Amino acid sequence: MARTIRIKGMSCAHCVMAVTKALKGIEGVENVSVNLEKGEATFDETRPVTMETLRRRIEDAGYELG
Ligand SMILES: [Cu+2]
Repeated sequence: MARTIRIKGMSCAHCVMAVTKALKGIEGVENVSVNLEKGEATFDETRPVTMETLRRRIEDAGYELG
């Protein structure tokens, strides 16, 4: 199922790459697409991923869930 989350703090292509990499590292997350202008990331959730897991990975990469 496709899922979209809001991400705060992205300002350039480097941020997009960092967020993409962080999300791709999560089991159950596939086909990550990050939209810099919208401050959003969309991915296919192939098995349940908790908000806490997403928050931790995003924060470890230096950004925040919005
Ligand atoms: Cu950046």
